[in-house]
Amino acid sequence: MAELRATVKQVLSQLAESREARYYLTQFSSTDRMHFAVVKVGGGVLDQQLDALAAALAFLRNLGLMPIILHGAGPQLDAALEEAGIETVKRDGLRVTSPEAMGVIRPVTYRANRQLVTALERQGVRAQGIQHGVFECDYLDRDRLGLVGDIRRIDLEAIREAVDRGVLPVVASLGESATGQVMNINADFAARELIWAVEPHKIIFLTPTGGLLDESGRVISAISLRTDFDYLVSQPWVHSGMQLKLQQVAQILEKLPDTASVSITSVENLARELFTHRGAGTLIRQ
Ligand code: X2W
Repeated sequence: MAELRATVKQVLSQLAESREARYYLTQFSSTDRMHFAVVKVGGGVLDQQLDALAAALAFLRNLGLMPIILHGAGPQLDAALEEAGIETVKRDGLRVTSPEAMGVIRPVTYRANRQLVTALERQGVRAQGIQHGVFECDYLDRDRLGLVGDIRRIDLEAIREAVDRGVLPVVASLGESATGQVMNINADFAARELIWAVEPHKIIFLTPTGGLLDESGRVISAISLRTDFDYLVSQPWVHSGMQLKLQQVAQILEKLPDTASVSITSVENLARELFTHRGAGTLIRQ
């Protein structure tokens, strides 16, 4: 962990001195603060790389940039539910959420949210956990999935207010029904809706693997959906998790201008992805 933190710090200080980095910084700084970036952080990243993540985000804040963070807590929920003796059932990749399971999901998601806020504050970053009030949901399929939310409306007020005050928004993937019932939302779905609402300049998904991997386990540096999508999803080595990610990214980009792109990268490579021409991770375009 200490080693990873040291690597992140080293990369960051190199970048701060490069002309290439300054070019991107000028570009990012010229967009309205609210529209710089939405960064989706998987629960696995929070679990394994919390301090390195906080350091990488602190670097962006020190440059005056304000990403909007949306996080999941999938692995933490798996572990906590198992400990509580509640069986995990997933349908189409979504966790079937009983009221009993929600009794675990809610506090565990809150805790993951607070952990990131605390880690950021340790780095000197003012951050605010936003755990409710953003995603108004319908039931996605109450009979099959229970308390799983389908986002009907997004309220950006709390996020905008944090950004205006210079406080980094850290949004959890929980929503509420019209009657105030707390709903479990897949964090990639929540990220998608948030991205559509915010229309950020940069769209980043942070994962432990740092990108989509090819047949031999190397990160694929660029994917053009128009030319590569059909080929990729037909390949036997493209496992279901990657297919789902590709489909989600394709869906996100469908509703955005042609110039938009999505980066899937790791915490260590976040700054490189943002501030170098070559990037680091998988860049997906339409
Ligand atoms: C997800 C929410 C957390 C999540 C779940 O319960 O696991 C549903 O499946 P990651 O770490 O980003 O995967 N919700 C409905 O998506 O976290």
